Amino acid sequence: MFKIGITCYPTIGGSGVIATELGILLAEKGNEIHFITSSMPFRLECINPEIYYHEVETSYYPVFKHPPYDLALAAKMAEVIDREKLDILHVHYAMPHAISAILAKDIAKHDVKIITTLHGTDITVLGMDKTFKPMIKYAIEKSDRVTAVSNDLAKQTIDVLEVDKEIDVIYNFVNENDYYKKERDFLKAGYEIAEDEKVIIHISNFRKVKRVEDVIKTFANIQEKIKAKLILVGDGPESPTAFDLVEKLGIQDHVMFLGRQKNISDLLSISDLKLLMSEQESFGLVILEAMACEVPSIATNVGGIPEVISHGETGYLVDLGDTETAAELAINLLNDSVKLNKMKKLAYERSKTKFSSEIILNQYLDLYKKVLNKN
Ligand code: GMT
Repeated sequence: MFKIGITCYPTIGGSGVIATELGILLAEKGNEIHFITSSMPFRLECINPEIYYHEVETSYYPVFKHPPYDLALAAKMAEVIDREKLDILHVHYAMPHAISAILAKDIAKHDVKIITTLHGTDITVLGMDKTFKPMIKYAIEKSDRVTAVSNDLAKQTIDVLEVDKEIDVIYNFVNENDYYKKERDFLKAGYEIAEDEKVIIHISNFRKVKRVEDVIKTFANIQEKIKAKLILVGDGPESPTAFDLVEKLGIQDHVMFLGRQKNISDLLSISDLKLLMSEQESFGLVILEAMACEVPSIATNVGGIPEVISHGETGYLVDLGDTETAAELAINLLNDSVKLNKMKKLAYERSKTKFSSEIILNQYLDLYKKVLNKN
């Protein structure tokens, strides 16, 4: 059993979800878990005697224009490493967590191993930024082990940051206790979806990179041929643009903006198809969440998405911006119930055989053993 510190972004994004779910699974196996974060991770709803939470507080001082969160984090990490005698500090998202962790390791007296998990935009956006690039590269090279959530992200890290470091690929997973197809057909009536209407879903943080406009354009073509509703889940800077486009295309009656929602698996359970037209996606956790709920996806052939979707079997891949092909594939699929049902089942099976929480948890445990020489 290990004593593991975990740092992540606690409130938003798939990286925080993965870090928190991993912590819970590790605790269920008897490991002692110490979350070191700015607030309580939003998935940490259960009480577990093996889980501790250490809040990072930034102190106010009149000379600080910007209170230094990264240093407060490093100080808290060093304090917890020494007091709790952590074996491992596992940080999710390089910026600034890996950098703070390296500093904390230098400060702490107790020997701890640092594991950094790269999630995507920490490399594909921040890693491209000239100011941050040397710092992210430094933290990656100084980490004891580094993992990436897809082969594509591992390759991009080596290409973009020119890092001299072995990167293990450990895919994302879903909590199968939450993500499975539930009997939620009654919800359709609540949302005024007719029984013979197909449901298409998109879930994201509505940032530019998600290309929500492409989702709406694809749907506009689909609903011309098929009785369907589009459920848009999430909120972000591109929400107003999305509203405008729906109005401009005159499809308001077919599109529902639900904003942020908690019970995503309930909404996936009433969906037939998921659309993700992102410009960049290191993995696309929402695709896996959909697969676990028996929902196939049509998504762009970018980043790590082709590692998640098996084209033609568990969904379809289209070129970036190709909304016409996406619509054509969707129309054919939604019109063919035999094919659709087969794809739903295959999507579910792939989620179980390639990305199950047990498989991924064991990969992380093996990595912890390796880094601590406990094989
Ligand atoms: O999309 C984001 O920028 C948020 C980021 C996050 O912190 O959740 O998402 C990244 O990590 C997820 C979990 O590993 C991946 O599933 C997403 O594909 C990845 N996003 C991008 O690469 C754009």
